[in-house]
Amino acid sequence: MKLTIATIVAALSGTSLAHGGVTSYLIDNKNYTGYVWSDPYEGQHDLIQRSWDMNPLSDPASTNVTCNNKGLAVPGTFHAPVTAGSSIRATWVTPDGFGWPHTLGPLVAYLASCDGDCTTITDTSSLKWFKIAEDGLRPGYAVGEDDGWYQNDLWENRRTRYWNVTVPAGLKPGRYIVRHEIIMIGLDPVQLYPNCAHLEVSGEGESVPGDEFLVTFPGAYSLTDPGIAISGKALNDKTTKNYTVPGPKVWKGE
Ligand SMILES: *[C@@H]1O[C@H](CO)[C@@H](O)[C@H](O)[C@H]1NC(C)=O
Ligand SMILES: *[C@@H]1O[C@H](CO)[C@@H](O)[C@H](O)[C@H]1NC(C)=O
Ligand SMILES: *[C@@H]1O[C@H](CO)[C@@H](O)[C@H](O)[C@H]1NC(C)=O
Ligand SMILES: *[C@@H]1O[C@H](CO)[C@@H](O)[C@H](O)[C@H]1NC(C)=O
Ligand SMILES: [Cu+2]
Repeated sequence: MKLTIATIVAALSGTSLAHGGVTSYLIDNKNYTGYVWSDPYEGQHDLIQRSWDMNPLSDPASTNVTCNNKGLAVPGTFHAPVTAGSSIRATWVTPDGFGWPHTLGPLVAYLASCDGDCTTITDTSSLKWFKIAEDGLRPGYAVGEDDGWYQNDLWENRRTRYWNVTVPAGLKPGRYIVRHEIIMIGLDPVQLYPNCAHLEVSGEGESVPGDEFLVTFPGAYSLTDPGIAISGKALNDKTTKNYTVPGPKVWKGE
């Protein structure tokens, strides 16, 4: 165990960042640059993405997990137009060109209706989120195997640097916040990496998710959820071949 963690740290020591977030979004053929993480927060503007901190969040009960620490709308922020049914491609790249620096755990994405303008919302913890995509453990793999995870695909451009999710085709038009999240279970405590951005969804849809699909952040996850409680233990586990992705069921737009 110690040896394996040491190996991971060694593998990361050549990079300046061992954490990160979504650095750009490709939406209906338009590329939106993400917030460039900096400490302290700097005067960035005209982005769809809210501010974030590159460090992992480990307390699912903290308001920090909603949109990544303060998750503030930057000056001049706006909503990216997107047609219901089309895909959003999120890319994870560190400033020195490295891909995502972790491998174990699922990728998930949520939407929340803003019931109006998203850009003026300061307290995102009151929003109701529904899950639109999740990629957990591939069939046949154990939780401790890198290749079992879509998160591993993002590692240093191993397969890709991005993840596509589809805005449900039947979704009622309106303004929404999209919340991508990487859940890293290779270490204890769990590491959550959420990122939020503003969308203006168009289309002919009339569907909205029922209450059974709606959650809040904080609120959706607990440290006792099987998919979170396994954090750290997953690292060398070559026998557990099932994984329950935390949070509600995916809403397909029907
Ligand atoms: C989108 O913009 C980012 C930086 O703003 C850039 O690194 C990336 O290559 C661009 N992607 C595309 C598909 O143009
Ligand atoms: C959120 O994270 C910041 C930075 O790590 C920390 O100072 C603050 O106490 C956290 N807030 C909550 C409510 O956990
Ligand atoms: C992801 O979406 C982009 C367009 O946004 C598309 O060009 C690409 O083929 C998609 N990739 C996958 C794997 O679906
Ligand atoms: C795997 O399945 C067992 C039996 O249903 C369950 O108790 C356990 O929590 C699951 N493990 C994970 C990581 O989801
Ligand atoms: Cu990290």
